[in-house]
Amino acid sequence: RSVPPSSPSIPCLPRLPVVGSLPWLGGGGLPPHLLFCQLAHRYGSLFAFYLGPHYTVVVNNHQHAREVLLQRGRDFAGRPNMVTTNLLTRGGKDIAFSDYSPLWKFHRRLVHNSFTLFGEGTSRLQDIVLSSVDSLCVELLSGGKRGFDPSPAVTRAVTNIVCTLVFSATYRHGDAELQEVIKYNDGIVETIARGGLVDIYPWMRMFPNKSLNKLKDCITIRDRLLTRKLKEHKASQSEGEPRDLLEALLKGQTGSGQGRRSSGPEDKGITDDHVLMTAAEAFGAGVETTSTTLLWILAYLLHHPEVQDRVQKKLDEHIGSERAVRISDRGQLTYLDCVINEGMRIRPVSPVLIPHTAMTDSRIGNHSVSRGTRVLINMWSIHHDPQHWDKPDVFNPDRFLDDQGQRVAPSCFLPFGAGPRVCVGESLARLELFLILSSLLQRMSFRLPEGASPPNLQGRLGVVLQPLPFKVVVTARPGWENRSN
Ligand code: HEM
Ligand code: PLO
Repeated sequence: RSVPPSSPSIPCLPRLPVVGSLPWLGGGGLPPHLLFCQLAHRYGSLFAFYLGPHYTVVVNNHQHAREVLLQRGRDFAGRPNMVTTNLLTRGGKDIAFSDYSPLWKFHRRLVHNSFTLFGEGTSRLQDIVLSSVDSLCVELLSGGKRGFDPSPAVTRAVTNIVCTLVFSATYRHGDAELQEVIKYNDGIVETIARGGLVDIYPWMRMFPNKSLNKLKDCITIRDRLLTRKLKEHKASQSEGEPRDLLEALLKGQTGSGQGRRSSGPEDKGITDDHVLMTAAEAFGAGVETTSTTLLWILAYLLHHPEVQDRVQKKLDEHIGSERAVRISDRGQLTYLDCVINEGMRIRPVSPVLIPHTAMTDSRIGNHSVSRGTRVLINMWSIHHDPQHWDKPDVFNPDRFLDDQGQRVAPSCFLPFGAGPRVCVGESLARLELFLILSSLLQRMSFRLPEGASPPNLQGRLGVVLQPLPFKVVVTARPGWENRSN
């Protein structure tokens, strides 16, 4: 008898010519992260299917995810080519959707360094966030005792922070340019998630498609605005430390030929297109993820007033009402960090990570995986795995504390991904989440409107997993009743 194969194949859904496994992926209209959980029960935590012609592996447990992202992160650091994201990024001149290449590596490092420049430890970022939080507080507190949807105010505040970081603009409430940014971003968010079939069969681009047209219109508006900003920046470049991301990228352009081996005729370094696409992406990623995470946490606080009370007690103990919270207070406010982590665990904004592709033949567990394979990491399954989380569906920030009350970092908690493709905005996002939430909870309490039922926690999957709209009543906390900020 023959020797058993050393590399068993990954359990695979049935497939038909052309459509691949699509007929088996209907799943009764379930969003992909839940559908994959269901399929994992049937096929095992590692399974495969054909998305049209594309062989795709789905990872549902954290050991395999750590292999793909960390241990063999280089092997799996590629990205597939997709119609919608190609439109969005002028053929991959960004960070998130661009395939692995020496230029991408250089570009990513440049962006990363620019973020660190504004990052933890620098007071500028803190000042930017805090001034935006002040306006957010005024806006929320003026919402009155009637229930209102906090989402527009939160999105506006976060958009404002990102505008300052990217091109040094700060907007007043109702500013037309800010409204324009929010509007085109909403349009992209709405349409890109419907890319659907278009991304499976590139030739579908030939057919009329309303969503695709709307996406194109929004991209045109976005590019017009950013091109104008770029022109202004070029005309007024300052010496010394860059004042924002756009300037940091422009300065980096000149050095972009260095430190890399030449890789052919298209090796032109960081072009203006790259600068534009990076700015656009910092926007999209910076706004959608942070505001959505904040809204999820607010929704859970409405379900768990005792958690809100406990955070506020800590804030009163360590900060009081005489001064604003600072990033240096983070060490004292461990419980708030746990609340933030628990929010990102139970409702990851990105329940399935951006697809990775294998750049070489490699393996996952004892299975070999050939070059070109697409890999989907289902963070939802990993964050809800009952083998690793006690009662995974319960919101319980204490799970991030050990017996001594110290923070713990479970290995199956990866809200920002890991490895070569880890989120470049992680430290920025953490800083924003901490400063915004602590400032809000220091100054006000969030409650349900009289007679309202608590927010629906099911969520709706667009480009990120968002909570359905909900209403809050905001009351000023003692000491903040009559202050304008
Ligand atoms: C990638 C999460 C905020 C920029 C990612 C990925 C995740 C993630 C899961 C994909 C990792 C992968 O494909 O393996 C989050 C969360 C955030 C957040 C939970 C906030 C709560 C931000 C911010 C920025 C940002 C504020 C920038 C301003 C990016 C970029 C990538 C990325 C550029 C692509 C990295 C690459 O492909 O190399 N993020 N993110 N993110 N994120 Fe974030
Ligand atoms: C959001 C809409 C913007 O107009 C464009 C954009 C750029 C980067 C994307 C972001 C969108 C959605 C969230 C993404 C981010 C890159 C990393 C982040 C996908 C589409 C996550 C959570 O992985």
